[in-house]
Amino acid sequence: MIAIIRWPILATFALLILAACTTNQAGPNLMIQKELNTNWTFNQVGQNEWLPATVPGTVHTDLLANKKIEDPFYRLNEHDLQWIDKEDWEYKTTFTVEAALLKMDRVELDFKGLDTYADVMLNGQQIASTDNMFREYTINAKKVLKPGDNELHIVFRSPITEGIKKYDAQGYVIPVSDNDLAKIGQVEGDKQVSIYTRKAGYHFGWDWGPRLVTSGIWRPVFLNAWDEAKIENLQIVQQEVSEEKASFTAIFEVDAAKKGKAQISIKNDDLQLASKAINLVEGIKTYSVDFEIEKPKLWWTIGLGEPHLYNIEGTLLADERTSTKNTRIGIRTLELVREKDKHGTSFYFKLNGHPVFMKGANYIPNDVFLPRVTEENYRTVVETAKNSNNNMLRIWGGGIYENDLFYELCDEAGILIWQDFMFACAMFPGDEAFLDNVRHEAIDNVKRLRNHPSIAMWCGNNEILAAWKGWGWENAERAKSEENADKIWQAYVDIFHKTLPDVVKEFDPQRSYWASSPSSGMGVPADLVNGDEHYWGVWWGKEPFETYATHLPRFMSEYGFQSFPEIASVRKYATPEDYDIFSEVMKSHQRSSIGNGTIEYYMLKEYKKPKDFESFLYVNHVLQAEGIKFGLEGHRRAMPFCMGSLYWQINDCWPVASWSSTDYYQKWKALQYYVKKGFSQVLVSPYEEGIKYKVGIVNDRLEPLHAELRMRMVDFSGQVIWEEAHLVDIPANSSDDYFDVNKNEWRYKYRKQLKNVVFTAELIENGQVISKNNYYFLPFKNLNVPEPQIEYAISKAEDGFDIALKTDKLAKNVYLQIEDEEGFFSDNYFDLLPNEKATIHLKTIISEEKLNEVLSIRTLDDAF
Ligand code: BMA
Repeated sequence: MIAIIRWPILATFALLILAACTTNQAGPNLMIQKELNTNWTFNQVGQNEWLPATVPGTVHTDLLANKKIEDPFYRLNEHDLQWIDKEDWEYKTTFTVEAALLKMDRVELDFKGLDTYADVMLNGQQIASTDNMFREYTINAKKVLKPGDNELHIVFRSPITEGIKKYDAQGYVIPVSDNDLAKIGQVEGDKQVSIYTRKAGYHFGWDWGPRLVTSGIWRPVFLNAWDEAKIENLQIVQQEVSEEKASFTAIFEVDAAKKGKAQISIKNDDLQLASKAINLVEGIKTYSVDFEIEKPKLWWTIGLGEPHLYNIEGTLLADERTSTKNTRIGIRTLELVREKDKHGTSFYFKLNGHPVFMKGANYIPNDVFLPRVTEENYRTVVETAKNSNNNMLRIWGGGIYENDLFYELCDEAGILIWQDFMFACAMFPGDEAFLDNVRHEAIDNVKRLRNHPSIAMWCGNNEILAAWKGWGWENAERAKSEENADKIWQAYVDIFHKTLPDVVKEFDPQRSYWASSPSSGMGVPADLVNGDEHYWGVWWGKEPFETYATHLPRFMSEYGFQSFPEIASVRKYATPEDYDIFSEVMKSHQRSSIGNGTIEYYMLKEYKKPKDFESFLYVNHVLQAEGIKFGLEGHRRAMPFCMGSLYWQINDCWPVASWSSTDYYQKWKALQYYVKKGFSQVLVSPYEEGIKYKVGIVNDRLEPLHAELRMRMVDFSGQVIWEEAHLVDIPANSSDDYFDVNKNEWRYKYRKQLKNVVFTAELIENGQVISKNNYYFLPFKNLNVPEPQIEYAISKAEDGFDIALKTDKLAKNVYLQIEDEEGFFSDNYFDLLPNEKATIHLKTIISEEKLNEVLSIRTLDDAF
């Protein structure tokens, strides 16, 4: 563990030294920056109990750290903490400012994120009043600061009280989905007030999230003092790319305190690429300079090549001092291709000239209390996506525009981001002040993020068009009042068809804007042949899992099925008396209105009733993984008609039963292992369709593939009933069937064996198995799955241990656990056939003795 994190830390450190040297060579800095994150205390307004606070932080986590409240995630505690968001809270700190600093041309306070209604006082004087957690606020403080001690005091007004005022003033009720859990929030009249506040929607509850409406200084605060001029923003616009060179324009947005002469220049690492003399004019203005990179190395997504990045430094030199901005770029072309074809209109991404099937997941914030998400947590979730062959994540619209680090990690990993603006599952107000606030929020975030090669597109909202046109909201509103319905829709048009696309057009014109997910165009509800789709027939509609492979859209941007966390995770938020899915605690850590009953409904179709709670959790994981497998493989087999498969959802924001593939503690569920296999670059996929059993092969490589396809029907004690192998030539970037047989023929021929056999397909390239997959002819409960004898041997390996396994009979969904110890298995929940060997790596720091004590190996037959 330690060895793994040391590397990047050292590397960053080396880079910092390098950057510092580079700056020094050019002259001293024009700007001095201090982070104001110490000496903070907080208090409930009206009380007089100032306690230490952490900045960045939240009221809830500060109360927790001071032992004023119990852990909000434990058992039912959330319900007792609803008073917090009805109160006002204040934060205070004192910091010292040197007299010399106050002589500089500008002195500003830079708030990277205030959540949300914040009145900011400096030395007793109000300097700002904010109302949007997604915006950055830079405030001129020079006149109010004094040499020596200064007091910064921020009062956070209750987002609920503020919301109620706006709700009452509206005059009519704007429709909001049940995700705003006003009832759990104990809000007067169950008023759903979330839409009035530009704050993460999921804080007000979601169907996988708690209702914990935080306040606080959620991102860092800086004191910036500068002379002459400061680079506010550096945008790198890619113009043209050929094998010989790539050309760019660097656009410097400069805030100048006075007019004067200056020089702007661009470097890649130590290589100066361009320089230009400019005449600064007072105020904020842009200046640009063109540059080229010779023999450019392109940026590719996972599996297609290296995600090569270039370090770019922009420098402004004035009065022999410098202001610098560092950024990184990836050289790539990326288009969202929308072309008429025989089915309708395509919806796919073309990277560096190649159509690429998007394999990935939807992503939500990693905690309801955002500031406690660590760098390590971010690294883990991006590593999980990368190691599971995801080339796209969708940052869903009910959360946040993520921290810079997240995008940096995706840039490095070769993962594209589908970026929603932060609007989900509700209609919104459309008054001028609201629209103006939204416009500023969009500008701040588009400008902050547009250099990241990972960002693939901007999307206006999540499921709002679907709600209005498809879920019956429009009809319900029209039945009440045509006039109000018109106003509600007009607000939608103003935000998603005007304000947001206008910002994208002005500040990031090379990126696509898609108004709503799912949809088939601006204001056009989703259909299967023209745009993207969220398919919830499985789960909400109780459709069988098999429909994932038949309900096929051009791009599947959401589908999912729930599971509970594993037992080691459940133990962290519940006690043994809660170990029943219908207990109060388990029902409370389940926010889908149909949740636990639906899991059971699907489970009993495939399996018998598990013998106890722990077995239920295990079977639930396998059920979720086996179910979603139909989607992962079905969508891919349908390429190029369908060009994306983003399941719902990769992570959790608290411990809960949800659609996630990793739980709140970032533990891989069975689904995550299935995703890794289902999204492998080359996939062999046995399936049934119509009157046939078939074997499909999907090749996402940009080169053709020559391999051997080996298929066998093996009984559960290892006897081969049928086998066939042939050489296959698989074109680049393709999907096709390479074997089929009449179902009835086999069902008749092997009628005596069907309960006892598994069909396996392997694809072998240069002696290596590059993909293998199993298919069973009957649901698990109708199979004669034996009780296997598993033998295992542990050996010490790098970072932990190797565990070699073999079995005498079919071992179904082998599940390795190490109680509550920390560790990561390279594979888990897999089938092991007789005569097959598997070596699983366990990454852990526990001793061999401990491992022998805690290791358990289960198989599915033992769950009933
Ligand atoms: C979609 C998402 C989320 C939700 C999920 C599960 O609606 O966009 O809003 O959590 O389905 O219901």
